[in-house]
Amino acid sequence: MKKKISIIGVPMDLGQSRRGVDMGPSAIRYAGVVERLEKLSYQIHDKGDIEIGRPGKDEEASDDNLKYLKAVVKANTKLAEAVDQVVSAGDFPLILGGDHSIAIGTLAGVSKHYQNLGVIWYDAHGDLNTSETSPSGNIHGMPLAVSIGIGHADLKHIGGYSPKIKPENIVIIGARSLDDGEKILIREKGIKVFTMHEIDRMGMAKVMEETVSYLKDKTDGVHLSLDLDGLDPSDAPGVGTPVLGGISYRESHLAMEILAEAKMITSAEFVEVNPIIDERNKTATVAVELMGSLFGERLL
Ligand code: 6HN
Ligand code: MN
Ligand code: MN
Ligand code: MN
Repeated sequence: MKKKISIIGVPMDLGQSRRGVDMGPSAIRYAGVVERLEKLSYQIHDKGDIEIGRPGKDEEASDDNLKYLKAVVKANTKLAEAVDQVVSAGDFPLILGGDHSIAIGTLAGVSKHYQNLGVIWYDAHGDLNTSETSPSGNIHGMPLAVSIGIGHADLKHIGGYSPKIKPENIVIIGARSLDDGEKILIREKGIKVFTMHEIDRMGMAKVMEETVSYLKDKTDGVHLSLDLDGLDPSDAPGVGTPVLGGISYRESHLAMEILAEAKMITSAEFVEVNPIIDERNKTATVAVELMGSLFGERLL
């Protein structure tokens, strides 16, 4: 992994319905992300936050089941440019969310630098909805679909190209709440998914080893998109769409440690931390601890 990390905060909460996830980047900074990574002898450049602004009163409602579409497009366009600059400079981009709709911008900025970007999507959800299949109209349930080239044109073409990633270069880990349309898409596109069933059955070590060997030879970079709701709500309560029966704190550390050993991750984002529903910044603290493991921290 590169020795220089650039941090970009994205105080975005318009991709979902519960206010507060816009405070995620602050919470993660207060939990000590910079200090934690500096201890691992990385050079950290905190580039601050992308400006999101507040949408007009009429922007939430949309005829096409895409809430705050314009605002989400605008923010992700800015994010894509900022991430592009970080990768061009040769630094490791570490993005702090914000809701998961920001993965659209992150991937737009990262993927143009790779022929075959891999993506590990650590999440309770598939985030593979379109405006047709979405039960909520919330764009944070759509970024993975958008990134493989399915969805509204304004979302797909952020960064000026589409698709960003190939379905066969994706691994979803921790899924336990998939909508019907998402299940169909997963089968149709042959997307690799380790649901909680596989994690329970195989154990996290095996799941991660298979993930690494699945992506290793066919990708030239791998982005980790970690939604804190992939973890069990008892370990990460501060998320807007919690789902029982999730990945444990220890399993998550093991997953990050195996990724660190594989030296495979070239960009990462940690999303969906919502301080308003959190317990004493627990979820942001867990995020920072997982980053520690991802960037090579060892117990001994
Ligand atoms: N996330 N599948 C649900 C929806 O509304 O599309 C939940 C999405 C959650 C998205 O957690 O990033
Ligand atoms: Mn807000
Ligand atoms: Mn998600
Ligand atoms: Mn999720």
